[in-house]
Amino acid sequence: MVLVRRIMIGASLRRGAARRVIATFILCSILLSGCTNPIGPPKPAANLAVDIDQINAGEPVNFDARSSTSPEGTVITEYAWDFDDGAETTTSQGLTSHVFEEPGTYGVTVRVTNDLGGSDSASWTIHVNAYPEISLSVPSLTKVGKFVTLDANASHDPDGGLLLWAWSLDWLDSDGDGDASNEVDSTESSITLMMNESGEMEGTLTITDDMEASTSRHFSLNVTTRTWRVVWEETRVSYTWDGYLEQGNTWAVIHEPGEGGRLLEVNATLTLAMDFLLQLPQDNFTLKLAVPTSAWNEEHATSQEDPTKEPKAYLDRQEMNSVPDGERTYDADDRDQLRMLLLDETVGRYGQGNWTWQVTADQSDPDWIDEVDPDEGNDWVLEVEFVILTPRITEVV
Ligand SMILES: [Ca+2]
Ligand SMILES: [Ca+2]
Ligand SMILES: [Ca+2]
Ligand SMILES: [Ca+2]
Repeated sequence: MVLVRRIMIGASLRRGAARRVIATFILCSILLSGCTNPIGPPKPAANLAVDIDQINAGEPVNFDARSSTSPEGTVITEYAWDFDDGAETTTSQGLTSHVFEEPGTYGVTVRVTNDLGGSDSASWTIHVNAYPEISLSVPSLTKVGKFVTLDANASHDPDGGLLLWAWSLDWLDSDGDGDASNEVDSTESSITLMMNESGEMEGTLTITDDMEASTSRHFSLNVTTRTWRVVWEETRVSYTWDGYLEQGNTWAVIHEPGEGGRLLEVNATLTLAMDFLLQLPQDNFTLKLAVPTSAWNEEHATSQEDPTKEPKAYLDRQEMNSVPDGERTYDADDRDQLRMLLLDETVGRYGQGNWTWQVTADQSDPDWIDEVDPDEGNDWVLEVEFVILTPRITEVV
């Protein structure tokens, strides 16, 4: 109105320029909204800006129409918003915010109206991305030693985006840093794994689309142990050592009998050679055994059962450990684990570890008829037999 009044004053002052003023007035009306409209009230000029126009469903967008203008002397009194998703609102300030719940493309419009009833509108297009949808097939129950398939192949993006899969399996430490839950273990859409351990296994699948919108799903599967039938089988293992010892000398051997089994019996015989029938007095050797882990030490001297027989020393032990029941079933994740468990049972540990056998020539040169022993030392033979129980483990399927 101010502008119009000024133009009219100019026209009255310079009458000769009246035609030019009228032409300017018409041009102004055509080119500028805000100039006096010959048909309606003076119009504002709507202007719309947004803080983001590419969002994911459920995210807000801030709309700003405060840079809209209205001709001098008028003020914008109303901003009417149409978000194109069915929602509308009216504000007196040029700011609002709206959350788009559904994916799609929306033409958001603001219509600004001034106090004289003039109005103008501006639009902005908002793209709302759909989150990927997870379709996951995981067995809820499986068994150690079985393969399981975790299949998310049917997952999809409603608006057709390319998908990336990321599996975090809390029981697999793919990067080997000791923490099984801090890495992506697979980026395949479907994975097949051998389950090596029993328990409640948990994981998370995350699918991300080409707009970096991610959807995650937590899952778990119960892995049960395997069942095994155990039968203990008896085996006999023999060792024979021999040698020649002079008086005061000692021979020794260290070995570990019954590895992979449970020791049940041991039977050792040390036999000395006789130079003559009815040789008197006899040589005398000592047989010693030491099993430190069982704090077991024994010592036996040779003697003759009758004068015609070779001198011998015996070491004999039965029922070193308890004999397991005929057949039993056990639950365990794997065969080796169960074997170790069985062999480590306290009722079966006696005699485990190193055995030291020692033969000492205490008296290999005894006085006899001519104060001469025809053999200053003696030949000896040590025969040892073990009875060992070994677990035969078969899976009960
Ligand atoms: Ca998408
Ligand atoms: Ca790790
Ligand atoms: Ca992991
Ligand atoms: Ca001798």
